[in-house]
Amino acid sequence: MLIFSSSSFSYLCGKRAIILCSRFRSPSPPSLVLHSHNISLSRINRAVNSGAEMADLLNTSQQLGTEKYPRKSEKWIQYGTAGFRTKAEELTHVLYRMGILAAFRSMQKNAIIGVMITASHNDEPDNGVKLVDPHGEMLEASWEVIATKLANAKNEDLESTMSQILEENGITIGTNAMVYVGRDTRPSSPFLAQAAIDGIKSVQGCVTDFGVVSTPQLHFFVTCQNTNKAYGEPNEEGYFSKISSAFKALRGSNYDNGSYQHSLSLDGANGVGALKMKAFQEYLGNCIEVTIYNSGDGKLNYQCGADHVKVLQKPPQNMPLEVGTRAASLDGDADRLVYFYLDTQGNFKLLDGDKIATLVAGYIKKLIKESGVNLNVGLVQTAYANGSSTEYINNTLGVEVACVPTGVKYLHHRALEFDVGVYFEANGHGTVVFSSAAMETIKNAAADESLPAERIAAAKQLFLLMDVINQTVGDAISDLLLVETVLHAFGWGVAEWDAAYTDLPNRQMKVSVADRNVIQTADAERRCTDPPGLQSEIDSIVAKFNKGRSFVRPSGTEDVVRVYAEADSQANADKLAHEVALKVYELANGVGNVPSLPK
Ligand code: 16G
Ligand code: MG
Repeated sequence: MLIFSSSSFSYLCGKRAIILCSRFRSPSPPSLVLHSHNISLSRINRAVNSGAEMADLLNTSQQLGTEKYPRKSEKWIQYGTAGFRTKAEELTHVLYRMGILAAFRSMQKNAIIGVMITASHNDEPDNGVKLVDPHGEMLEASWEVIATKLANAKNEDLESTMSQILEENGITIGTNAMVYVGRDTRPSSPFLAQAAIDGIKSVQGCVTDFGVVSTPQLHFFVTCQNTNKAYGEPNEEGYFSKISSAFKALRGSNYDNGSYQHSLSLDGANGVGALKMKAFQEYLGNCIEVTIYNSGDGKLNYQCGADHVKVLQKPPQNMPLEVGTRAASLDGDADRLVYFYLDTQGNFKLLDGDKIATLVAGYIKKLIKESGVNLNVGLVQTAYANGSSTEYINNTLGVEVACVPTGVKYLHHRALEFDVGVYFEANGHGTVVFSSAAMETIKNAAADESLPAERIAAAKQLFLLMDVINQTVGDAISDLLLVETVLHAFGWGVAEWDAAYTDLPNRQMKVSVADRNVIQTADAERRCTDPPGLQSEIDSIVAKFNKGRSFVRPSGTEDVVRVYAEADSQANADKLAHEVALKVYELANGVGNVPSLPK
């Protein structure tokens, strides 16, 4: 667990920050005032002393919202697993309002809150926004409900809705508020960021605009500042140097080791990850050679990126792939990572989040054993984890495994229950979290000269590993360096890594239905409780397939029901997925084309 210090607020307006603040009362939209020097928040955010002043402020905020960022349609929008996500043009009022909400949350928590503008792996015309809570974690569930309420308020009800939120949560305007804003590379992101900034300022919040950053970088910055910099410096320099120094120290002077070679190909999804990896190379020097493809000249996520590679199980476009070459793919906001290669027969082989999780958990377990510290390691997965991976974790790694519903917040929170919690979704999103006690234990063992040299050495490696890992959230670039560290330490090439276990062939399908919320699930989404009868139908279909497993769940990011199936052969996994998809279509009011057998 990361240490959070509420005294950190004195550090709010750090030297490198681009700070945007203003306090306005006029009905016309104010222009932004840029202050590049340190600002005392208490001078800017004078307390709102009377009810009348508060009403005046909220009314002005409503006017700006109505004039510049009005809600233009009655369409309902919901804060889902990864915040709000839809067509960019439907998001302007949402961004303005999320700016306001982030400032309120900051006032309530007396800590920095993050606003990240991204639609991750979605197509370029989409966009989205999610709020980052003080420890760098996803927004608390009860505030997701508040966010949905504010986003859907009628233009004329904005003031009363804000007022209600303040009252119900005991927030006083004028309490210091600071929001960190970051955005991905989408063309719509600068405008949406401006809407958020205007929203924050309309209720007297201060803003640090980090410009184009990856989602995990923003989480890192928020955590650094809120831990009074105990977690690192809240800027790119701090991020790059913390991770790269630890990585270089672990690598030592032998860049290759056994079958491990220090070069790989990276698909940057034409997104922010490509930009940041390029910048990272300056810090990494020549201890690892990363050749970046889809580095930003093409369309974001188009025929490339981690989601494309994982779902279609094929390489990205524009990337030459030779037999045995280790390759990896990031998603559009660089919080997902998958690896892949061509085997000696030229077959495409995917190493997804499950393979990353097992590799990393195995290595950490080994180091814990060698250092002699008494810490438990747990691994958290979702229903999407390949059955072979779960079997391998139970039978070979001997690590406790937990299954939770889809969505980073569920995995992250469950992982915090272990001394060392490794969590990964099969789609490549994941990280490792160390409890404060575990960090302390490792630090002490690394410095304990009374211990045998091998134990100290293992503890030192663990200690450095903690700095390679971005513990705040899944971070594709930090995860890539983590994987490279483990492969280097084991002396493994990609094929040796892949040989740990063989994935069961699997297939994912989407079914369009009239209302996806008619699908209700339980047992970490592994069983469907509604509509009645669907689960027993799934059970009878699954029973026909050797090693068959299938589940259905409503998507949190798209208006579809998702179907997952695995079986002993690809043809059977396809057939199983198709039969289950047909049942969903039949029993859950399918619309549009009847699902067809995957090709
Ligand atoms: C979001 C989630 C991701 C999840 C995916 C599922 C976060 C930050 N991201 O991208 O964890 O795997 O949604 O999408 O929580 P789905 O509900 O459409 O299948
Ligand atoms: Mg993403």
